[in-house]
Amino acid sequence: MTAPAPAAPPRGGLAEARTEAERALLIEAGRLLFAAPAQFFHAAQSTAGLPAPGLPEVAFAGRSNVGKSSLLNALTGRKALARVSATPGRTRQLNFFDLGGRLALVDMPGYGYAQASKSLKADWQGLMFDYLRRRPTLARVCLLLDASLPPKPVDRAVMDLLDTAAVSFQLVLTKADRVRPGALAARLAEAQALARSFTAGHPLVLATSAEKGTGIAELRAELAAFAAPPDRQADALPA
Ligand SMILES: Nc1nc2c(ncn2[C@@H]2O[C@H](COP(=O)(O)OP(=O)(O)OP(=O)(O)O)[C@@H](O)[C@H]2O)c(=O)[nH]1
Ligand SMILES: [Mg+2]
Repeated sequence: MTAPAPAAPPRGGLAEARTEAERALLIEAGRLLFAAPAQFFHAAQSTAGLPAPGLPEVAFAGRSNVGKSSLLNALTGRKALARVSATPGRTRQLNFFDLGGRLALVDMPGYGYAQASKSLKADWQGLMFDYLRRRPTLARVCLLLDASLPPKPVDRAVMDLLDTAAVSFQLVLTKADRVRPGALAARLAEAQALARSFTAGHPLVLATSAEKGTGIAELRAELAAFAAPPDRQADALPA
């Protein structure tokens, strides 16, 4: 008798898990990937300063202060890998982090920060949009929305840009700990409808809290699908 083939997690992520066992496989793949060491390896302030494309990349985008850097820290289990601040506009460049030589995580500057000077905004936003539109190794964008606020026109504009560039994005609600369950369910439904209205929008929206850890295991599971296999580790390390 032949042994049964080892179960493989579903390729479409949690949205396509049919059984608890499939879901558990995805969660475990995410746990394993994010248990690997994470380290900063590059900062880019201009399109010319981007690192040569190497590992598959997942970028964290969203309005200023939405919680991009905090989410990255929660995912990697590190308190201060990415710099967090109560002052909007803290992240001013594209910061690249290597995760176990298998995936690059990219912390982006926020958009929609009214107080930034015009020229600074043009610099950050030009770099950000160039990167989002043209990066060959960009596997997915996590587009963050504050769970306590309705999406803004600028969020929709970024979704439009990603849709036009055919870059797959997943909406992630942040700061879920600040919202009561009823209101959170309504925001989730609203975000799901919004995601489905874009071809490039992933149908599964996750509610997360970097403070409480809500949704972090699920987001790790979603992102594990893009990581290079562990055995390619040696040749995939960034130069
Ligand atoms: N309650 C709560 N606060 C959060 C959470 N995530 C982030 N924050 C707070 O929100 C503020 C902004 O967090 P950051 O992670 O710096 O946000 P960012 O999107 O990286 O901001 P910029 O880089 O300036 O665009 C900080 O005061 C965080 O402590 C969360 O899950 N729950
Ligand atoms: Mg930040």
